[in-house]
Amino acid sequence: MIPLKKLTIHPHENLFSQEVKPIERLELIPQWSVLDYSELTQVLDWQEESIRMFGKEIRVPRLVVWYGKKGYGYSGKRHQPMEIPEMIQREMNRLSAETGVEFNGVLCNWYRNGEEHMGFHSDDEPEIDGSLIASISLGASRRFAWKKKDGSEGGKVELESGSLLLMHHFQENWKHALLKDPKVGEGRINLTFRRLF
Ligand SMILES: O=C(O)CCC(=O)C(=O)O
Repeated sequence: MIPLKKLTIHPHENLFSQEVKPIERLELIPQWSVLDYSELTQVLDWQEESIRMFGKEIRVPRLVVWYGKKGYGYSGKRHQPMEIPEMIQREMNRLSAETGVEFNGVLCNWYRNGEEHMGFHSDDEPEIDGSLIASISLGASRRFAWKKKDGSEGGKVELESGSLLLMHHFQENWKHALLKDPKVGEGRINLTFRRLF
């Protein structure tokens, strides 16, 4: 694990260095987004969701909504295509212009407090382009963690409001999570932009 206190984050700093293949990397860009957390809590069409695990319906510990020209499926759930709200589309256009990737969908997660979280997973469905997934954080700072699929190494970083985390070729060999932190009382929204084939 990389201890948090040793991790100094500069714009475009590569959180990984030598040990991994050079193309597999996380890039963290502070203060990239100017979207407003409170506005998004009100204007997006937030949904409660549950997934079936071990024969039981389990409530997903966050609110979610998918916006995109194509439908998207994960954890056995299929999300229908939904028109992208204008303020999100503008953000997506800026992201596409800056990264050169034509994003066409965004999964939005609203963690209303520190109890809400997302467990370790990879966004490695065959329908998405794993070469770049771009993730914007708004609201409370929360800890993002990653680990190799074989469990051999990993790390953590605090994602602050407005930051942009770029996951480059990251889904094949690594898992990531948004950790629970019961001390956090405020909410956080995460917008994860994807390109579906
Ligand atoms: O909230 C986050 O930063 C992580 C979101 C995530 O892992 C996902 O949407 O797949």
